Amino acid sequence: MIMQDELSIKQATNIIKQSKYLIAMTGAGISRESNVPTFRGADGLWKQYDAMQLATPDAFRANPQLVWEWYSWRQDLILKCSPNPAHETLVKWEQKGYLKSIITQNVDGLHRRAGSHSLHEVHGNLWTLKCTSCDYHDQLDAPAVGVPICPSCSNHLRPDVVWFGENLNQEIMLNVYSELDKADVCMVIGTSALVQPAASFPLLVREQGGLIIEVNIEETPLTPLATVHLRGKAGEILPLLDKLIA
Ligand code: BJW
Ligand code: ZN
Repeated sequence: MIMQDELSIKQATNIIKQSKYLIAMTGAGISRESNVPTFRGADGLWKQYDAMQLATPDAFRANPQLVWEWYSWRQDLILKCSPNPAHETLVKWEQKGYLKSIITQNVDGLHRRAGSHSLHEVHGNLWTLKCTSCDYHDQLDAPAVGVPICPSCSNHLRPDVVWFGENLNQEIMLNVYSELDKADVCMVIGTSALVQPAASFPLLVREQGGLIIEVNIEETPLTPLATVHLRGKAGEILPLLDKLIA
């Protein structure tokens, strides 16, 4: 590790130790080392698949079979993945009281599988289904087969995730804004910080005088605004911080 990195790691360790209300915001990058593909970047899902044909309400209306095929494939893939040391470190920090909550854009459910409790899934969850017409919801524990049908009204069920052009769940957002309001440090881990409104969450913490620690293998639009930017893999950096905090 080069000197600059050592300094940043030390600085981040001190910020975490001195924090009064530390929260984490995570994106697809935290699950990369669990072998879950990210969306953007060279081997991201959007290189291979068209977001507008798969992750919008119009796309689902036009071709529910195609959209479900893609989601079933991802469910199958994620079922074979396990949480990695980055997810596990956040669990440990919650148990020790350092970390107050996680705001995740991920729909893979790996934070919960790792054992995190105070969790806000702002883009929904791949394992929950909701009806396109009535209030029916259901939980899956295996990949969906075909296009699931609502037992209550016979319309199509869809994954309970947030697609482009859709608003985020109001109740979840109220809880998220309450967490952001209380936070004095926001660790932003593995997100390209390109998708709104999530990309602005850390900025709200900063606007009220809070600090941002970014963990990412690349620079993002958030990097210049971060107090500390730790460049590297989340699954290596978080356990290292944990060792230094102890
Ligand atoms: C590592 C690593 C390692 C890798 N360690 N790091 C024009 C038309 C319509 C809408 C818009 C528009 N212009 C703007 C909008 C708004 C839109 C938006 O922001 N678009 C931008 C892309 C331009 N937002 C929305 O539509 C949102 N809703 C909304 O705004 O409602 C109001 C509204 C209504 C009507 C019209 C307009 C607005 C909803 C956004 C929903 C996003 N949904 C998805 C899919 C979820 C379901 C599913 O998974 O199938 O959410 S898209 C996808 O992006 C997914 C993610 O949660 C989200 C963010 O991605 P994330 O997590 O940042 O991943 P990546 O891949 O981008 O980045 C990974 C990062 O990890 C990289 O930086 C790597 O370097 C790093 N990394 N390995 C550490 N080992
Ligand atoms: Zn229904």
